[in-house]
Amino acid sequence: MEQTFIMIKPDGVQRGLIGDIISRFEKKGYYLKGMKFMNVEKSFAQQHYADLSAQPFFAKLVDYIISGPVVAMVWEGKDVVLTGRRIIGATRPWEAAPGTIRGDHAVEVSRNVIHGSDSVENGKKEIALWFPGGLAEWKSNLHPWIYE
Ligand code: DAT
Ligand code: MG
Repeated sequence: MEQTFIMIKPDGVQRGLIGDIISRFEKKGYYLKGMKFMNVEKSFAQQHYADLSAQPFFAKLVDYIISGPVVAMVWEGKDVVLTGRRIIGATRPWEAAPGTIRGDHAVEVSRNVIHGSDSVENGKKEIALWFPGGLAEWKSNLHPWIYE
């Protein structure tokens, strides 16, 4: 099944949103396959956001990501990349619909609480970067009640 990389950014951690965010993915019917609470090094943050290195906000973005611990996670399920992005909401929180994580919990694009992979391919890259040791293997007993 499809997997995505989800990261609760330092503002989400500081603001006590970890439980709310995990709960949304859990209740939807996705499976947690990896989770780490960690501080990231500057060079690692730069690698994670390498595609944005030419953007004027890149340095600020990296400083924000390393400003406190983050929760790095892998979630698995049907269409989890695209649906995960819908659960998260638009990049710019003022464009994020109410009911989404950013719509409910964020104001500024530079403090938008959470990261989610934007494609299956990038998800694979990000999972390999953040979880080089592999993922937890398990299957929920609820699987047949969530998936046909
Ligand atoms: P997303 O996180 O929705 O995938 P993105 O990949 O385009 O968005 O950008 C990565 C992060 O960079 C985004 O979550 C917040 C930050 N960012 C994007 N545009 C920005 C801007 N104009 N000013 C400051 N930060 C920005
Ligand atoms: Mg992105």
